[in-house]
Amino acid sequence: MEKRNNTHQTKRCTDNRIEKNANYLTILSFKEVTTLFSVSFATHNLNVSKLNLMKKIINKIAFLIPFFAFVACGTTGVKNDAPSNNTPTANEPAQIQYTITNQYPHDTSTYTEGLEFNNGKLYESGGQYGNSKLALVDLATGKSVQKTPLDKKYFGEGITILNNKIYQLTWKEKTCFVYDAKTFAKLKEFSYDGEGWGMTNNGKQLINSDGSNNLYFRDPETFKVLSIIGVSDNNGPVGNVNELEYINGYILANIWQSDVIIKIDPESGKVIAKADFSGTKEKYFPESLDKAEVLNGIAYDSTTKRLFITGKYWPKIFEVKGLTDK
Ligand SMILES: [Ca+2]
Repeated sequence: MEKRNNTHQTKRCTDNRIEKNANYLTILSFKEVTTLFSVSFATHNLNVSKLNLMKKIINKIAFLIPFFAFVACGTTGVKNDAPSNNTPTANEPAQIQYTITNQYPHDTSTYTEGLEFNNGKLYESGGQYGNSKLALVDLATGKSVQKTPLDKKYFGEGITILNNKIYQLTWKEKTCFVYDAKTFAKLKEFSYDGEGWGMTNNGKQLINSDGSNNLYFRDPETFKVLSIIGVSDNNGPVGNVNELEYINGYILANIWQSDVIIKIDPESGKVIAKADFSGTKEKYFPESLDKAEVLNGIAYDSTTKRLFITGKYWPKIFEVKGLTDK
């Protein structure tokens, strides 16, 4: 099962609304427009026919106002939560030259949705209904040394660890689970609007994606949204932002259905660089191409300063150099 999102559908609906409003505007006839201007400049020269025409024009304008308000609020697909900006960057992001320096086994039954190191230990969140889990993984063997399954009604998504708590998003279930990082005991749940995709943190705030180009910065105590940034590059907004990793003042992100990892400035949302991992699957595990899905999973071990990547149902986790430089 592949996850879907309605970002493109939302955009198409918005485009239709704009087109409808544009058509309606053209219904204002030349006579109506000239009346509007003449009345504005000569209010003493009103007669009954002009007054009736004015009423008609005012009704049309009043009809259009809610439409424009809806369009203005609806373009992000997130209710009234407009990101700080969506403007294209002036320059194309730089291409990152990286090197794969090591490879480790990865559990091919894990549909990787979240990957994170904490205190030198590797944690992973797996998705799919009936197969979702939170796991502590032994990097050397790829095996889970501690895990907790999710109820079959939940599709596990991004994870992050802050202040000895593990936060785990769910795809469409609007539930974020909070666990004790050591025991995996469930401490509490938060609910939220929209979908849950990737998650990371900057040491103070949780940061999550939802399949659009938005990144949501949240209070770890309340899960309330504190700010939103829109991720964009020289071509405009970059949608389908998925798994995240905050490292040394920037964010690395997977893009769903893509072999590219982007480097984002968390202040502006601008994509400053990209690393293209096309061909990695073909080169390192050609025998598993039928099962292995998209690149998803980025984890930085700050204790050893090493970066790891993997994908959904991939048989390998790769150690990569070149993406963590400032
Ligand atoms: Ca991560």
